[in-house]
Amino acid sequence: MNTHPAQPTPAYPAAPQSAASHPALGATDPELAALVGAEELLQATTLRLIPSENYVSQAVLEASGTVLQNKYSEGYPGRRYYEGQQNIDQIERLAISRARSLFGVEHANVQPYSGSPANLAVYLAFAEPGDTIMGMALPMGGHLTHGWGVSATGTWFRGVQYGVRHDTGLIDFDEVRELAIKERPKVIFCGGTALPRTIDFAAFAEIARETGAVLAADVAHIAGLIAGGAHPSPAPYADVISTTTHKTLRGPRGAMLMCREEHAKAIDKAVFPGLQGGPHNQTTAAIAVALQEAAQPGFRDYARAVVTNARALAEELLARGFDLVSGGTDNHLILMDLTSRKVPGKVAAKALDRAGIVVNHNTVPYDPRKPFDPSGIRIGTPSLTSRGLAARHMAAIAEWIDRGVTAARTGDEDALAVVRSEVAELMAAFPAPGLPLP
Ligand code: DSN
Repeated sequence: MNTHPAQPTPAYPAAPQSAASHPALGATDPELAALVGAEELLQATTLRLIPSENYVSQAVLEASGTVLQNKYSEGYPGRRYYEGQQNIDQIERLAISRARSLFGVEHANVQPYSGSPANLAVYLAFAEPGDTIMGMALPMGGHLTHGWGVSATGTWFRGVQYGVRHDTGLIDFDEVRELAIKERPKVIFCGGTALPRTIDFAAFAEIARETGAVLAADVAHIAGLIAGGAHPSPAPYADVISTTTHKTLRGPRGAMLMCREEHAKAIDKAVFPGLQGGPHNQTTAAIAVALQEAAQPGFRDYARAVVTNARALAEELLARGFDLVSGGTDNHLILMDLTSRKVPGKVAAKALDRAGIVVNHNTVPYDPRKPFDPSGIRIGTPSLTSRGLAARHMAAIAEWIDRGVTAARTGDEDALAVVRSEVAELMAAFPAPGLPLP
């Protein structure tokens, strides 16, 4: 039961450096520049544990802030509805060829505006309104667009949903197979937003083959781990791979769809003209840069370190008596069930925010509480690893989380303030990519 009074959102001082780092913005719109500066400071001084977030490089930031912003380019390279595409065509071809080579796929479409439109394009390519589609239930760790009721994908299509086992927190493939045989979905989605364990793409592919479904692997969360060799690739198994580009892949906010040549036409047609107009060329360029960065040997080290850090953090949390869904993690993400700590996820998340630790409240499988006030919090290591934090730092982070969650229960604001200053001290020693130095 939450007996704690609502707390104000933490106030962070405006960053004086914002005008210097964004001089034109500072001159034209000081109010907006101050807000950007405040966000820079927030991202610099806090421990960002939201597993779907990251820090992009200065090069990615620069590419996404270029004059490519000024163009319309409906169509695809060599087949546009606008002239003046001499450079845009080359940029999009570069992004496509880098995606194909990094993920080992025959075809890539780099135009989807983000993950949800990318997933909608998959349905448009392979299903008709009213058809049955199947995905993991949102409260079990899936995504809204995997057929959940409040999403268009769960109202325009008949969404049937699988989950994880109550006792293990793991996907039960016998259950998935039985459901697929009974419901005969046109499309099966695997992947999700709160899955701490390795996705068995081969097992999903076998079920999809047996039931005549198209297998769509939504790897948005783990794309960077796949690119860096720290998670198995769906490329040999899935008919189509959907991913955002801004999570572990460390690119701009955007998305890609990848598939074998046989599905290329259907996918391209679904993205444009099926769902979208002109691609966001500045994003395409920044995706190309991120893909080039992800192809460097150092990115493999990054991907491995993300997983090593998450495992180390999970061990430290378990040692402090926390309940972790599925008992730990294989990837970048940890789902914590706070029921036994007697503090709701949202209360804990808000308290941790006041302590400079940014997480999100999250449902846990079979959560008796409501999605907007659930039992868990979701954390992850992509951002802290981008700042260079290593396994040796995870004990301190687990201890801060422990102290923060305890303070959330007892209402001890002084304890949160102490954690906040300790966090800020560590963060100051590990500057974030892409942020102006204080
Ligand atoms: N909102 C994303 C996440 O946080 O996982 C999924 O779309």
